[in-house]
Amino acid sequence: EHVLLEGVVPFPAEFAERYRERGYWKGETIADMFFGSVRSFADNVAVVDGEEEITYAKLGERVLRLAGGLSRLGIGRGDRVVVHLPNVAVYFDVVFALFELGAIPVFALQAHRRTEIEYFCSFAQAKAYITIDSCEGFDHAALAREIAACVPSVEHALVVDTQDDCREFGKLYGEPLSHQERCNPADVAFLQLSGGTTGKPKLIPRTHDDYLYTIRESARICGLSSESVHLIALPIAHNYTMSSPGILGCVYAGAKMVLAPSGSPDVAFPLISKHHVTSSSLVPPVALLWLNSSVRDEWDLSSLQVLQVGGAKLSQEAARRVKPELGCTLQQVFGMAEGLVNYTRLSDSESLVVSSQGLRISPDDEVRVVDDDGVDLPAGVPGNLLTRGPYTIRGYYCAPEVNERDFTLDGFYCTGDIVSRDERGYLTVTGRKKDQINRGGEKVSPEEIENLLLSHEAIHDASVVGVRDQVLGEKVKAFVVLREDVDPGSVSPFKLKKFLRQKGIAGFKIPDEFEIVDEFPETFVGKTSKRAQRES
Ligand code: J2J
Repeated sequence: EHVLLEGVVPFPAEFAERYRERGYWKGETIADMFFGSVRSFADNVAVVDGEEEITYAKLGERVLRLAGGLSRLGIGRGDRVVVHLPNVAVYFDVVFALFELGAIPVFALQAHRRTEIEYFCSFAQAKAYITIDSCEGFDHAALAREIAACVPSVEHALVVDTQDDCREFGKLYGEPLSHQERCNPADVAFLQLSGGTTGKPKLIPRTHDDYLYTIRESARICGLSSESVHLIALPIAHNYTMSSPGILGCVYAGAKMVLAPSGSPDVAFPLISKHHVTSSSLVPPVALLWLNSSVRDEWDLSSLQVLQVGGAKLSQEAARRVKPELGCTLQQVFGMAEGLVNYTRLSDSESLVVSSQGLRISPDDEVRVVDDDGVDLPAGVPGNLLTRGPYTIRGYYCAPEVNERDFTLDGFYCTGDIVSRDERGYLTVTGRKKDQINRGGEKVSPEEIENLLLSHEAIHDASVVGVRDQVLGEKVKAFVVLREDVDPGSVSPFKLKKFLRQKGIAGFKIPDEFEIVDEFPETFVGKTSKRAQRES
């Protein structure tokens, strides 16, 4: 029986019917897709993590054994589980075991810290939290103990131990389950995080049916096959890394995935040359690092065929350099965790590829470009991008007020992006309307950081904006007004950063710059002028 998670806005029946009729929604679960590949590509290597190479057959076995262990803990269909892991092989075991059980992973980024994790666990009423013992000097195990103690719904805080001898997590791998259909393809498969414009991040419910459609099409549009070797260099749980074409695209195609702990050239180049990597997906600042690296000529990168770049706007100057300097085809990706993904196609002319962020995946992606009154604009004129289609959500999870603002009455998602469209439907991103900072692909909600700063006893008012940065595109800057009785000498950027770090938030959200001011510039209606602050 099909029961949607409460708090989810379903696709209207007539749309669901159309998407099924046209073959977009095939009535398959992500676990079905995964075990299909385990059968078809059994002896192919699925994952390379350091010295470890795991075949599809082996991965399938690990997943079923872990699913058995998680099931014995009482984790099953519809249970939310916050997954907080870096780029490691065990991520695949965990995520596909949860899919097998019909449980609903909530994808945190490794960079997230206590405030965010506690929020995801309590907002999603998670039954379990799964993390690693430590990573990049951060004690995740200690966080797991805190989460278990402070979020009542969390019955299990599970820690993947990489150092311990007792290997508690390893004991969860027991008798394998057999793969069965344990949930409905129309069910919510997972909750992904939104980039965020509000005080708290929003959660995005995606169904098996809608996500698998993007996976199959993305794998095809990106040219993946069982011969492909894809380098996973971005944070593994991000929607881009999951699906464009991402981990799931690779699994669908039977490709080999090489895990990199980061995208920096000293890590990525040796892996490309050792494993004959054929493609990778990057954000613009990492692509720039690759282009400008002084060690580029020391490594054989000749196996590289395609490089996806997306998550933030790639400058035309950088785009033009990819083919001549890295010897591979650039594929621009303009996507969002809410749904709509655009790609330039591999057969597109070089001039189109460097100047555009691509064309929608589906002929049934309805893309509108409208002025501020909602009137459709002709080709070539920039405006607000609205979209609706076979894999774009109709609402955030349990967020009726936000949904009223971010979705039109007839179900279009207001992306907050300003784009122009050419006659063929290719989009160029020219700006942004939403109050969000795009720090080299990592999204920061100003309101979230302002609220945290306002909880500081010396701060009277705070305004957070994105300011231009050569490498990141934008970086985070906080303007603060101190309380009257505070000695300005007692507050420094260093102390404010430390304060935010102690609050427990992802490092990429901590402002790169602070400026203490007497007052904020105002617009003519008396609101803080963020535009003036961005340009100051
Ligand atoms: C300009 N802005 C872009 C681009 C995303 C594939 C690729 C990216 C994401 C992603 C994703 C951009 N040029 N090429 O989920 O599957 C900005 C837009 C957009 C927002 C979405 C995928 N590519 N953006 O970045 O949910 O502002 O998804 O609305 O993190 O990133 O952010 P996010």
